[in-house]
Amino acid sequence: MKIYFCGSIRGGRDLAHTYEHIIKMLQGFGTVLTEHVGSDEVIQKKDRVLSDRQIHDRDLGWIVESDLLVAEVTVPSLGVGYEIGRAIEIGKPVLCLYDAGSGKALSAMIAGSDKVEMKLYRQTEEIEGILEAFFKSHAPRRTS
Ligand code: 6IA
Repeated sequence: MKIYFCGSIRGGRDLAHTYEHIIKMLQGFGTVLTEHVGSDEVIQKKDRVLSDRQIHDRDLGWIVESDLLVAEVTVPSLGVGYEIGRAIEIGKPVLCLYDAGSGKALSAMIAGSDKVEMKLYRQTEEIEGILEAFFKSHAPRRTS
């Protein structure tokens, strides 16, 4: 199971710790191709050496390769919105997680899409159950 996780980078790193937490949970379900999204250190050190074109092409390749995409959409990010759109286009299952208590507005293009599974949470503890249900419906071959 290859998982593409999306979280804001240039859109703002307010929820970087939440991304890190979600990535750890996702690693219990499969391989997270975008582990770096949870780490400011890795983003700054490793990805600085890549051009924007290289980042774009590498990430799109990973979306194609992935079995499904999980996006934390609370912090608005052009990149995350773009990745969701591209994943929908090629038929990947998409789960969007949104912190309903954040006070941030969610784009109608995500909230109004019937091609994404939109889940609201208020405590990070709620996310594990949301992921369990999502993977149960999209990865029926998982045995543990
Ligand atoms: O527009 P944003 O930067 O917020 O877009 C974030 C999303 O785009 C994430 O879900 C990533 O998958 C992808 N992305 C954007 N920038 C990068 C990146 N390096 N490395 C990997 N994935 C990225 C940027 C490094 C730079 C800040 C020094």
